[in-house]
Amino acid sequence: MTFFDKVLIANRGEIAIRIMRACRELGIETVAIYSTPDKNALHVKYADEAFHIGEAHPSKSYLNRDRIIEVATLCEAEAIHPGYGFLAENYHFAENVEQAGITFIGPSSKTIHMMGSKLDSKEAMSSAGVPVLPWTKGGVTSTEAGIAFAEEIGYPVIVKASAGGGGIGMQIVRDSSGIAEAIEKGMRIAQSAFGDPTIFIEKYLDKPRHIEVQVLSDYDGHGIHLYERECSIQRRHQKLVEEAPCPIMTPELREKMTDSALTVAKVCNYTNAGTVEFLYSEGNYYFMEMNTRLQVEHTITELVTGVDIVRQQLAIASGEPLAYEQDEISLRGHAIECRINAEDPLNDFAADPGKIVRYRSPGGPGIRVDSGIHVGYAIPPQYDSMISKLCSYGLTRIEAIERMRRAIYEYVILGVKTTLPLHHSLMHNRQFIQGNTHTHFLVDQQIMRNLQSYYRDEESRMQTLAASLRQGKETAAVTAAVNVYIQHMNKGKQA
Ligand code: MV4
Repeated sequence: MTFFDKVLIANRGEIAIRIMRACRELGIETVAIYSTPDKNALHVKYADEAFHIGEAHPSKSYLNRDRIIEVATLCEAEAIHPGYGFLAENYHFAENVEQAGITFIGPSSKTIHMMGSKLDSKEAMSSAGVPVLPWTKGGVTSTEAGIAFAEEIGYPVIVKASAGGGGIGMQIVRDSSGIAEAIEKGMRIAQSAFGDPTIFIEKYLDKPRHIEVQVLSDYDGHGIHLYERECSIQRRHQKLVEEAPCPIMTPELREKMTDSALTVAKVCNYTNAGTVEFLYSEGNYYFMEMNTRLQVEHTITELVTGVDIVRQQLAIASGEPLAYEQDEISLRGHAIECRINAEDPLNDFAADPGKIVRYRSPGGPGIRVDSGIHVGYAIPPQYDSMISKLCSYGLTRIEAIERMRRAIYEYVILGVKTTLPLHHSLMHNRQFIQGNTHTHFLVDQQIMRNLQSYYRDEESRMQTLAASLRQGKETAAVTAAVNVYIQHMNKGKQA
């Protein structure tokens, strides 16, 4: 394979390390960039070379397009991998990179641009026969036209910003009394958040599932899918738990959905790894948008297909034809991802940045941890609060759940509050165990109301561990840490 000699990773944290791991396996040299507070971050230590690019604020560092391209040119990197977030879906950046004679590891700036407009992409996919929900073609330019459309398709409807995505500016309208206000407010929000007031109105689905299909396409126009992920468990558009495959998938639905995903990729001339997002409700599915980047949850697809998605991204970007035909890709088993955030769910998920005092990651059968933290590391308050992705794999869904429970039990993170106890409660929720998830799951299942006891247990677990460590029993291995903790817990129970 003709790979790159050197790649710059324009990102930080776990995803920067994930990308560097693929590079290391392939003998590709890696270049890290970092902001001032990330001086001691793991991604900096892992890379072959590292360049300070600016101060903490993302606009000065991880969003500083000119500076990043300058560094890539200086160190003669042939390609830039943007990871997710930051510049990953910024078509200006992709264009700047292309113009500098450097390969952007992702789709073309044109494709990113097209998929950035929810209206244009919807129009194109609808024309190509991909199912979409009824919507106002061409956008809503007047309140009167918007009202007329809403009356025509019937309530409830949802007002969305064309340049949006991720839920910003979305408003649900249940009857005619709120529609005029929602249209006007929608335009104002779209203008201020995206600099583009274009909005559209769509039929609203009440409690849909979020199902997405992973695709890979090469420069020859050959595309394959890597099956689907179910990502319904989220809070305010931040995903918390994802799984692959979707627990309610049928062969018929899968065939139609993956076909649609490949059509979407074809219609927008897609290259590299991407994800086609659908909403599913009562047997029907509808195209929402395409994420033109490597996603956080790509890991679970890797676990159930065995395909190394980042390795394929590097191969595709360097001009290789796809390494697999569709019939070589099969699903085996079940994988779950829990996003571990440095947040306090009992305090409205407020970020809880701070120093990691003790850290032991779980291991053993069917466990994969992707994290960017270590003992002594101070989580900077300026960036995303996700500090680790805990993934489990099993031949069956219940085995994956049981392994996840066991891994959560083994996981020790001292110094910051985390979402681990929330995941503990989710992995014991009856509806989750049965696979009955949807986008309003957390609220409907009143997960937050029953959370306190999980956090109280975690508090005592952590105190026990901290006390044992203060006595000088410094643990040197996972087993040692876990054994100390189990002994103390058992003593507590007998007393
Ligand atoms: C919707 C919807 C219901 N009906 N559109 C939110 C983010 C964006 N990608 C699409 N979103 C939604 N669009 C219609 N017509 C419900 C959501 C939605 C949602 C979607 C996926 C995952 C979580 C969600 C949480 C709330 C609402």
